[in-house]
Amino acid sequence: MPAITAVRGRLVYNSRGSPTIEVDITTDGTHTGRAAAPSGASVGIHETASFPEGGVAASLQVLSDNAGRITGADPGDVGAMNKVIREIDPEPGYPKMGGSLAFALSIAAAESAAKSAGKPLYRFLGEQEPLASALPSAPPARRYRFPFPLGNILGGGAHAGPGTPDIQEILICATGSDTVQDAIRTNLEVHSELRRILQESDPGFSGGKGDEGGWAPRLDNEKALQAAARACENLGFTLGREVSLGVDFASSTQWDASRSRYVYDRAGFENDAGEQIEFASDLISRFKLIYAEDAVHEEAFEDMAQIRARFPDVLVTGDDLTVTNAAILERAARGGSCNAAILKVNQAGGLYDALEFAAAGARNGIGLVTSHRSGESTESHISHIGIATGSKMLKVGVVGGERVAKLNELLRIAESRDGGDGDGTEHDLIQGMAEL
Ligand code: 2PG
Ligand code: MG
Repeated sequence: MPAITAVRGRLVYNSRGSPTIEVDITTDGTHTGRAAAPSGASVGIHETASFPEGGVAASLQVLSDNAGRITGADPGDVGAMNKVIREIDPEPGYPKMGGSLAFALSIAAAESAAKSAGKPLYRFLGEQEPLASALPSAPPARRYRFPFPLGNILGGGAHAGPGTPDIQEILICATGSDTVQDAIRTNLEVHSELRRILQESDPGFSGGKGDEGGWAPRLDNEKALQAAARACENLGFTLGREVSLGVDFASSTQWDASRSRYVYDRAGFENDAGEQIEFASDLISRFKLIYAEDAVHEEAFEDMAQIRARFPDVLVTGDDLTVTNAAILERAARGGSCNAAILKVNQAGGLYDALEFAAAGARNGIGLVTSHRSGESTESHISHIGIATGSKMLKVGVVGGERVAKLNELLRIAESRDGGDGDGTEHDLIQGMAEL
Protein backbone atom coordinates (compact mmCIF):
# COMPACT_ATOMS: atom_id res chain seq x y z
CA MET A 1 0.00 0.00 0.00
CA PRO A 2 1.37 3.43 -0.89
CA ALA A 3 1.57 5.80 2.09
CA ILE A 4 1.75 9.56 2.46
CA THR A 5 5.11 10.53 3.92
CA ALA A 6 4.90 14.34 3.82
CA VAL A 7 2.28 17.08 3.58
CA ARG A 8 2.84 20.78 3.31
CA GLY A 9 0.58 23.77 2.66
CA ARG A 10 1.15 27.38 1.68
CA LEU A 11 -0.64 30.55 0.61
CA VAL A 12 -0.49 31.25 -3.14
CA TYR A 13 -2.57 33.46 -5.49
CA ASN A 14 -5.14 32.56 -8.12
CA SER A 15 -5.61 34.11 -11.60
CA ARG A 16 -7.64 36.98 -10.10
CA GLY A 17 -4.83 37.73 -7.65
CA SER A 18 -6.82 36.47 -4.64
CA PRO A 19 -5.08 34.40 -1.99
CA THR A 20 -5.76 30.68 -1.93
CA ILE A 21 -4.30 27.50 -0.47
CA GLU A 22 -1.86 25.12 -2.15
CA VAL A 23 -1.01 21.68 -0.78
CA ASP A 24 1.90 19.32 -1.60
CA ILE A 25 1.56 15.65 -0.76
CA THR A 26 4.44 13.20 -1.09
CA THR A 27 3.91 9.46 -1.32
CA ASP A 28 6.58 6.97 -0.29
CA GLY A 29 9.13 9.76 -0.01
CA THR A 30 9.21 10.15 -3.80
CA HIS A 31 6.04 11.08 -5.65
CA THR A 32 4.73 14.59 -5.03
CA GLY A 33 1.29 15.84 -6.04
CA ARG A 34 0.43 19.53 -5.82
CA ALA A 35 -2.92 21.30 -5.98
CA ALA A 36 -4.13 24.88 -5.43
CA ALA A 37 -7.83 25.61 -4.97
CA PRO A 38 -9.71 27.78 -7.50
CA SER A 39 -12.55 30.16 -6.60
CA GLY A 40 -15.73 31.46 -8.23
CA ALA A 41 -17.18 34.97 -8.65
CA SER A 42 -20.76 33.79 -9.22
CA VAL A 43 -21.10 31.46 -6.28
CA GLY A 44 -24.21 29.36 -5.63
CA ILE A 45 -25.83 29.74 -2.20
CA HIS A 46 -25.59 25.98 -1.64
CA GLU A 47 -21.90 25.78 -2.54
CA THR A 48 -19.31 24.77 0.05
CA ALA A 49 -17.65 27.89 1.48
CA SER A 50 -13.99 28.12 0.41
CA PHE A 51 -12.47 29.09 3.75
CA PRO A 52 -13.45 29.15 7.41
CA GLU A 53 -13.40 32.42 9.33
CA GLY A 54 -9.76 33.49 9.31
CA GLY A 55 -9.30 32.65 5.62
CA VAL A 56 -6.26 30.85 4.20
CA ALA A 57 -4.32 31.20 7.47
CA ALA A 58 -7.06 29.35 9.40
CA SER A 59 -7.06 26.50 6.83
CA LEU A 60 -3.27 26.27 6.99
CA GLN A 61 -3.48 26.00 10.78
CA VAL A 62 -5.95 23.09 10.49
CA LEU A 63 -3.55 21.43 8.04
CA SER A 64 -0.52 21.72 10.32
CA ASP A 65 -2.52 20.63 13.40
CA ASN A 66 -3.56 17.47 11.53
CA ALA A 67 -0.43 16.63 9.55
CA GLY A 68 0.05 13.59 11.81
CA ARG A 69 -3.29 12.12 10.69
CA ILE A 70 -2.54 12.68 7.02
CA THR A 71 0.91 11.10 6.98
CA GLY A 72 0.60 7.33 6.85
CA ALA A 73 -2.74 7.48 5.00
CA ASP A 74 -3.27 5.62 1.69
CA PRO A 75 -3.60 8.17 -1.13
CA GLY A 76 -4.32 5.40 -3.66
CA ASP A 77 -7.95 5.15 -2.56
CA VAL A 78 -9.95 8.39 -2.87
CA GLY A 79 -12.56 6.97 -0.46
CA ALA A 80 -9.93 6.26 2.21
CA MET A 81 -8.52 9.77 1.80
CA ASN A 82 -12.03 11.12 2.21
CA LYS A 83 -12.32 9.28 5.54
CA VAL A 84 -9.13 10.93 6.76
CA ILE A 85 -10.43 14.36 5.70
CA ARG A 86 -13.77 13.63 7.36
CA GLU A 87 -12.05 12.66 10.62
CA ILE A 88 -10.52 16.13 10.65
CA ASP A 89 -13.77 17.91 9.69
CA PRO A 90 -16.87 15.67 10.02
CA GLU A 91 -19.56 18.37 9.55
CA PRO A 92 -21.20 18.79 6.14
CA GLY A 93 -19.69 21.71 4.20
CA TYR A 94 -16.22 21.51 5.79
CA PRO A 95 -16.84 24.39 8.25
CA LYS A 96 -13.54 23.81 10.05
CA MET A 97 -11.05 23.38 7.20
CA GLY A 98 -12.96 25.09 4.35
CA GLY A 99 -13.78 23.55 0.97
CA SER A 100 -10.51 24.84 -0.49
CA LEU A 101 -8.39 22.73 1.84
CA ALA A 102 -10.56 19.67 1.17
CA PHE A 103 -10.03 20.35 -2.57
CA ALA A 104 -6.27 20.86 -2.39
CA LEU A 105 -5.64 17.91 -0.05
CA SER A 106 -7.72 15.42 -2.00
CA ILE A 107 -6.42 16.42 -5.44
CA ALA A 108 -2.77 16.60 -4.36
CA ALA A 109 -3.16 13.13 -2.80
CA ALA A 110 -4.70 11.73 -6.01
CA GLU A 111 -1.94 13.21 -8.17
CA SER A 112 0.79 11.78 -5.96
CA ALA A 113 -0.94 8.36 -5.88
CA ALA A 114 -1.32 8.31 -9.68
CA LYS A 115 2.38 9.11 -10.04
CA SER A 116 3.33 6.39 -7.59
CA ALA A 117 1.16 3.89 -9.50
CA GLY A 118 2.70 5.03 -12.81
CA LYS A 119 -0.71 5.88 -14.28
CA PRO A 120 -2.05 9.01 -15.91
CA LEU A 121 -4.36 10.81 -13.48
CA TYR A 122 -7.44 10.29 -15.67
CA ARG A 123 -7.03 6.53 -15.47
CA PHE A 124 -6.32 6.55 -11.73
CA LEU A 125 -9.53 8.53 -11.21
CA GLY A 126 -11.56 6.45 -13.66
CA GLU A 127 -10.87 3.38 -11.53
CA GLN A 128 -12.06 4.96 -8.27
CA GLU A 129 -15.35 4.23 -6.56
CA PRO A 130 -18.12 5.24 -6.47
CA LEU A 131 -17.48 6.48 -10.02
CA ALA A 132 -16.09 3.37 -11.72
CA SER A 133 -19.05 1.05 -11.24
CA ALA A 134 -21.61 3.76 -12.09
CA LEU A 135 -20.16 4.35 -15.55
CA PRO A 136 -21.58 2.48 -18.52
CA SER A 137 -18.22 0.95 -19.40
CA ALA A 138 -16.47 0.09 -16.14
CA PRO A 139 -12.86 -1.10 -15.97
CA PRO A 140 -11.30 -3.16 -17.46
CA ALA A 141 -13.38 -2.44 -20.57
CA ARG A 142 -13.40 1.31 -19.97
CA ARG A 143 -13.17 3.54 -23.04
CA TYR A 144 -11.99 7.05 -22.27
CA ARG A 145 -13.06 9.83 -24.60
CA PHE A 146 -12.22 13.50 -24.87
CA PRO A 147 -14.81 15.98 -23.67
CA PHE A 148 -15.50 18.81 -26.12
CA PRO A 149 -13.67 21.95 -24.98
CA LEU A 150 -16.26 24.63 -24.20
CA GLY A 151 -14.73 28.10 -24.07
CA ASN A 152 -15.71 31.58 -23.01
CA ILE A 153 -15.41 33.99 -25.97
CA LEU A 154 -17.35 36.94 -24.51
CA GLY A 155 -17.78 37.77 -20.85
CA GLY A 156 -20.26 39.88 -18.91
CA GLY A 157 -22.19 39.69 -15.63
CA ALA A 158 -20.06 38.97 -12.56
CA HIS A 159 -16.99 38.36 -14.77
CA ALA A 160 -16.70 41.77 -16.45
CA GLY A 161 -17.35 45.44 -15.71
CA PRO A 162 -20.19 47.90 -16.43
CA GLY A 163 -21.32 48.20 -20.04
CA THR A 164 -20.77 44.52 -20.80
CA PRO A 165 -23.73 42.13 -21.23
CA ASP A 166 -25.77 41.06 -18.21
CA ILE A 167 -25.41 37.43 -19.19
CA GLN A 168 -22.18 36.06 -17.83
CA GLU A 169 -20.68 33.99 -20.63
CA ILE A 170 -21.03 33.40 -24.36
CA LEU A 171 -19.33 30.11 -25.09
CA ILE A 172 -17.99 28.35 -28.17
CA CYS A 173 -17.89 24.61 -28.79
CA ALA A 174 -16.51 22.99 -31.95
CA THR A 175 -19.33 20.47 -32.12
CA GLY A 176 -18.27 19.21 -35.56
CA SER A 177 -14.67 18.42 -34.62
CA ASP A 178 -13.63 14.81 -34.44
CA THR A 179 -10.31 15.41 -32.74
CA VAL A 180 -9.46 17.40 -29.66
CA GLN A 181 -6.68 19.17 -31.56
CA ASP A 182 -9.16 20.44 -34.14
CA ALA A 183 -11.68 21.42 -31.46
CA ILE A 184 -9.12 23.54 -29.59
CA ARG A 185 -7.84 25.21 -32.77
CA THR A 186 -11.38 26.01 -33.93
CA ASN A 187 -12.30 27.62 -30.61
CA LEU A 188 -9.17 29.78 -30.82
CA GLU A 189 -10.04 30.88 -34.38
CA VAL A 190 -13.53 31.97 -33.34
CA HIS A 191 -12.19 33.84 -30.31
CA SER A 192 -9.73 35.68 -32.54
CA GLU A 193 -12.28 36.49 -35.30
CA LEU A 194 -14.63 37.85 -32.64
CA ARG A 195 -11.99 40.35 -31.57
CA ARG A 196 -11.68 41.53 -35.17
CA ILE A 197 -15.44 42.04 -35.41
CA LEU A 198 -15.62 43.89 -32.10
CA GLN A 199 -12.75 46.16 -33.12
CA GLU A 200 -14.34 46.85 -36.51
CA SER A 201 -17.70 47.85 -35.03
CA ASP A 202 -16.12 49.91 -32.21
CA PRO A 203 -12.67 51.33 -32.96
CA GLY A 204 -12.55 52.33 -29.27
CA PHE A 205 -12.70 48.68 -28.16
CA SER A 206 -9.63 48.20 -26.00
CA GLY A 207 -9.32 44.44 -26.34
CA GLY A 208 -10.24 44.13 -22.66
CA LYS A 209 -11.21 40.72 -21.37
CA GLY A 210 -13.30 39.34 -18.52
CA ASP A 211 -12.03 37.03 -15.78
CA GLU A 212 -12.03 33.97 -18.04
CA GLY A 213 -10.39 35.43 -21.15
CA GLY A 214 -13.61 36.16 -23.07
CA TRP A 215 -13.76 39.63 -24.68
CA ALA A 216 -15.53 42.25 -22.57
CA PRO A 217 -17.03 44.77 -25.02
CA ARG A 218 -19.61 47.50 -24.36
CA LEU A 219 -22.52 45.57 -25.84
CA ASP A 220 -25.91 44.37 -24.66
CA ASN A 221 -26.85 40.68 -24.57
CA GLU A 222 -28.43 40.67 -28.01
CA LYS A 223 -25.61 42.49 -29.83
CA ALA A 224 -23.00 40.37 -28.07
CA LEU A 225 -24.66 37.17 -29.26
CA GLN A 226 -25.00 38.57 -32.78
CA ALA A 227 -21.27 39.37 -32.86
CA ALA A 228 -20.42 35.86 -31.63
CA ALA A 229 -22.66 34.30 -34.30
CA ARG A 230 -21.08 36.50 -36.98
CA ALA A 231 -17.57 35.43 -35.93
CA CYS A 232 -18.58 31.80 -36.53
CA GLU A 233 -20.22 32.57 -39.89
CA ASN A 234 -17.28 34.70 -41.13
CA LEU A 235 -15.07 31.65 -40.71
CA GLY A 236 -17.42 29.65 -42.94
CA PHE A 237 -19.05 27.70 -40.13
CA THR A 238 -22.76 26.96 -39.82
CA LEU A 239 -24.08 27.36 -36.30
CA GLY A 240 -25.21 24.03 -34.92
CA ARG A 241 -22.92 22.12 -37.29
CA GLU A 242 -19.14 22.69 -37.21
CA VAL A 243 -19.49 25.01 -34.24
CA SER A 244 -22.22 25.88 -31.77
CA LEU A 245 -22.73 28.65 -29.26
CA GLY A 246 -23.61 28.22 -25.62
CA VAL A 247 -24.61 30.65 -22.88
CA ASP A 248 -24.08 30.63 -19.13
CA PHE A 249 -26.93 32.92 -18.09
CA ALA A 250 -25.80 32.68 -14.44
CA SER A 251 -29.34 33.90 -13.73
CA SER A 252 -28.97 33.95 -9.97
CA THR A 253 -26.88 37.11 -10.48
CA GLN A 254 -29.98 38.85 -11.91
CA TRP A 255 -32.52 37.30 -9.54
CA ASP A 256 -33.97 39.66 -6.94
CA ALA A 257 -35.76 37.28 -4.56
CA SER A 258 -37.49 40.08 -2.62
CA ARG A 259 -39.30 41.19 -5.80
CA SER A 260 -39.39 37.82 -7.56
CA ARG A 261 -37.91 39.38 -10.68
CA TYR A 262 -34.80 39.04 -12.81
CA VAL A 263 -33.24 42.52 -13.07
CA TYR A 264 -31.21 43.14 -16.23
CA ASP A 265 -29.56 46.35 -15.06
CA ARG A 266 -27.24 46.86 -17.97
CA ALA A 267 -29.80 46.20 -20.71
CA GLY A 268 -32.52 48.00 -18.71
CA PHE A 269 -35.37 45.49 -18.41
CA GLU A 270 -36.86 43.07 -15.90
CA ASN A 271 -38.38 39.61 -16.27
CA ASP A 272 -40.80 37.78 -14.05
CA ALA A 273 -40.37 34.01 -13.85
CA GLY A 274 -42.49 33.35 -16.96
CA GLU A 275 -40.82 36.11 -18.98
CA GLN A 276 -37.40 34.71 -18.06
CA ILE A 277 -38.34 31.31 -19.49
CA GLU A 278 -39.43 33.04 -22.73
CA PHE A 279 -36.31 35.25 -22.79
CA ALA A 280 -33.98 32.25 -22.45
CA SER A 281 -36.01 30.12 -24.87
CA ASP A 282 -35.92 32.86 -27.49
CA LEU A 283 -32.12 33.11 -27.30
CA ILE A 284 -31.72 29.32 -27.37
CA SER A 285 -33.85 29.07 -30.55
CA ARG A 286 -32.55 32.10 -32.45
CA PHE A 287 -28.86 31.44 -31.82
CA LYS A 288 -29.25 27.63 -32.10
CA LEU A 289 -27.56 27.19 -28.74
CA ILE A 290 -26.25 23.71 -27.97
CA TYR A 291 -25.73 24.64 -24.34
CA ALA A 292 -27.77 26.69 -21.86
CA GLU A 293 -26.51 26.93 -18.27
CA ASP A 294 -28.49 28.30 -15.32
CA ALA A 295 -31.13 29.89 -17.56
CA VAL A 296 -33.17 30.48 -14.41
CA HIS A 297 -32.10 31.11 -10.81
CA GLU A 298 -30.60 28.52 -8.49
CA GLU A 299 -33.82 27.44 -6.79
CA ALA A 300 -36.13 27.44 -9.83
CA PHE A 301 -36.16 23.67 -10.41
CA GLU A 302 -39.58 23.67 -12.04
CA ASP A 303 -38.82 26.56 -14.38
CA MET A 304 -35.66 24.75 -15.47
CA ALA A 305 -37.80 21.67 -16.16
CA GLN A 306 -39.94 23.73 -18.54
CA ILE A 307 -36.90 24.80 -20.53
CA ARG A 308 -35.54 21.26 -20.48
CA ALA A 309 -38.84 19.95 -21.88
CA ARG A 310 -38.86 22.52 -24.68
CA PHE A 311 -35.31 21.77 -25.85
CA PRO A 312 -34.57 18.05 -25.67
CA ASP A 313 -31.50 18.40 -27.94
CA VAL A 314 -29.90 21.24 -25.99
CA LEU A 315 -27.67 20.62 -22.97
CA VAL A 316 -29.90 22.34 -20.42
CA THR A 317 -27.32 22.54 -17.67
CA GLY A 318 -27.38 23.16 -13.94
CA ASP A 319 -24.49 24.92 -12.21
CA ASP A 320 -25.67 27.09 -9.31
CA LEU A 321 -28.79 24.89 -9.49
CA THR A 322 -26.95 21.63 -8.77
CA VAL A 323 -23.68 22.86 -7.12
CA THR A 324 -21.85 19.52 -7.57
CA ASN A 325 -24.07 18.06 -4.83
CA ALA A 326 -25.22 14.48 -5.48
CA ALA A 327 -28.43 14.83 -3.44
CA ILE A 328 -29.42 18.04 -5.25
CA LEU A 329 -28.65 16.42 -8.61
CA GLU A 330 -30.94 13.50 -7.74
CA ARG A 331 -33.69 16.02 -7.02
CA ALA A 332 -33.07 17.83 -10.32
CA ALA A 333 -33.12 14.50 -12.17
CA ARG A 334 -36.41 13.42 -10.57
CA GLY A 335 -38.03 16.70 -11.58
CA GLY A 336 -36.56 16.66 -15.11
CA SER A 337 -34.88 20.02 -14.43
CA CYS A 338 -31.76 19.41 -16.49
CA ASN A 339 -30.12 16.91 -18.79
CA ALA A 340 -26.60 18.13 -17.98
CA ALA A 341 -24.79 19.43 -14.91
CA ILE A 342 -21.58 21.26 -14.17
CA LEU A 343 -18.97 19.42 -12.10
CA LYS A 344 -16.72 21.78 -10.15
CA VAL A 345 -14.85 19.91 -7.45
CA ASN A 346 -14.53 22.96 -5.20
CA GLN A 347 -18.31 23.55 -5.18
CA ALA A 348 -18.54 20.26 -3.30
CA GLY A 349 -15.22 20.46 -1.45
CA GLY A 350 -13.25 17.23 -1.85
CA LEU A 351 -12.64 14.92 -4.79
CA TYR A 352 -14.68 12.08 -3.27
CA ASP A 353 -17.77 14.34 -3.10
CA ALA A 354 -17.27 15.15 -6.78
CA LEU A 355 -16.97 11.45 -7.69
CA GLU A 356 -20.24 10.81 -5.86
CA PHE A 357 -21.81 13.57 -7.94
CA ALA A 358 -20.38 12.12 -11.16
CA ALA A 359 -21.75 8.69 -10.21
CA ALA A 360 -25.19 10.22 -9.55
CA GLY A 361 -25.02 11.88 -12.97
CA ALA A 362 -24.16 8.57 -14.68
CA ARG A 363 -26.95 6.71 -12.85
CA ASN A 364 -29.52 9.33 -13.83
CA GLY A 365 -28.44 9.86 -17.44
CA ILE A 366 -27.35 13.44 -16.73
CA GLY A 367 -24.46 14.58 -18.95
CA LEU A 368 -21.51 16.07 -17.09
CA VAL A 369 -19.63 19.25 -17.92
CA THR A 370 -16.42 19.46 -15.88
CA SER A 371 -15.62 23.12 -15.30
CA HIS A 372 -13.00 25.63 -14.22
CA ARG A 373 -13.75 28.58 -11.95
CA SER A 374 -13.32 32.21 -12.91
CA GLY A 375 -10.43 32.44 -10.39
CA GLU A 376 -8.12 29.59 -11.43
CA SER A 377 -4.70 28.07 -10.83
CA THR A 378 -2.36 27.16 -13.69
CA GLU A 379 -2.86 23.45 -12.97
CA SER A 380 -4.59 20.98 -15.24
CA HIS A 381 -6.12 18.31 -13.02
CA ILE A 382 -9.56 19.08 -14.39
CA SER A 383 -8.54 17.96 -17.86
CA HIS A 384 -8.05 14.49 -16.34
CA ILE A 385 -11.19 14.76 -14.22
CA GLY A 386 -13.21 15.61 -17.34
CA ILE A 387 -11.94 12.51 -19.15
CA ALA A 388 -12.23 10.21 -16.11
CA THR A 389 -15.84 11.18 -15.41
CA GLY A 390 -16.91 10.68 -19.03
CA SER A 391 -17.84 14.37 -19.27
CA LYS A 392 -19.40 15.55 -22.51
CA MET A 393 -17.70 18.92 -22.30
CA LEU A 394 -14.78 20.52 -20.50
CA LYS A 395 -15.51 24.16 -19.74
CA VAL A 396 -12.09 25.74 -19.38
CA GLY A 397 -11.98 28.92 -21.47
CA VAL A 398 -10.12 29.60 -24.71
CA VAL A 399 -7.19 31.91 -23.86
CA GLY A 400 -5.22 33.02 -20.80
CA GLY A 401 -2.35 31.05 -19.26
CA GLU A 402 -4.49 29.42 -16.59
CA ARG A 403 -7.08 28.33 -19.23
CA VAL A 404 -4.63 27.24 -21.95
CA ALA A 405 -2.86 25.06 -19.34
CA LYS A 406 -5.95 22.82 -19.30
CA LEU A 407 -6.20 22.70 -23.11
CA ASN A 408 -2.49 21.95 -23.50
CA GLU A 409 -2.86 19.04 -21.10
CA LEU A 410 -5.56 17.58 -23.37
CA LEU A 411 -3.08 17.80 -26.24
CA ARG A 412 -0.47 15.92 -24.20
CA ILE A 413 -2.98 13.24 -23.20
CA ALA A 414 -3.94 12.91 -26.87
CA GLU A 415 -0.45 11.62 -27.62
CA SER A 416 -1.43 8.37 -25.90
CA ARG A 417 -4.41 8.03 -28.25
CA ASP A 418 -4.62 4.65 -29.97
CA GLY A 419 -1.33 3.70 -28.38
CA GLY A 420 -2.49 3.49 -24.81
CA ASP A 421 -0.33 4.87 -22.06
CA GLY A 422 2.25 2.17 -22.27
CA ASP A 423 1.07 -0.64 -20.06
CA GLY A 424 -0.58 -2.54 -22.89
CA THR A 425 -4.02 -2.80 -21.29
CA GLU A 426 -7.03 -2.13 -23.43
CA HIS A 427 -8.95 0.17 -21.16
CA ASP A 428 -6.49 3.05 -21.32
CA LEU A 429 -7.06 3.80 -24.98
CA ILE A 430 -8.49 7.21 -25.73
CA GLN A 431 -11.13 6.78 -28.37
CA GLY A 432 -12.25 9.98 -29.98
CA MET A 433 -14.60 12.68 -28.76
CA ALA A 434 -17.47 12.30 -26.30
CA GLU A 435 -21.01 11.91 -27.58
CA LEU A 436 -22.97 15.12 -27.32
C1 2PG B 1 -19.65 29.58 -13.81
C2 2PG B 1 -18.19 29.78 -13.44
C3 2PG B 1 -17.21 29.29 -14.43
P1 2PG B 1 -17.55 31.24 -11.43
O1 2PG B 1 -20.53 30.31 -13.37
O2 2PG B 1 -19.97 28.63 -14.49
O3 2PG B 1 -17.43 29.73 -15.73
O4 2PG B 1 -17.95 31.05 -12.98
O5 2PG B 1 -16.32 30.44 -11.21
O6 2PG B 1 -17.34 32.70 -11.26
O7 2PG B 1 -18.68 30.71 -10.62
MG1 MG C 1 -22.12 28.90 -14.27
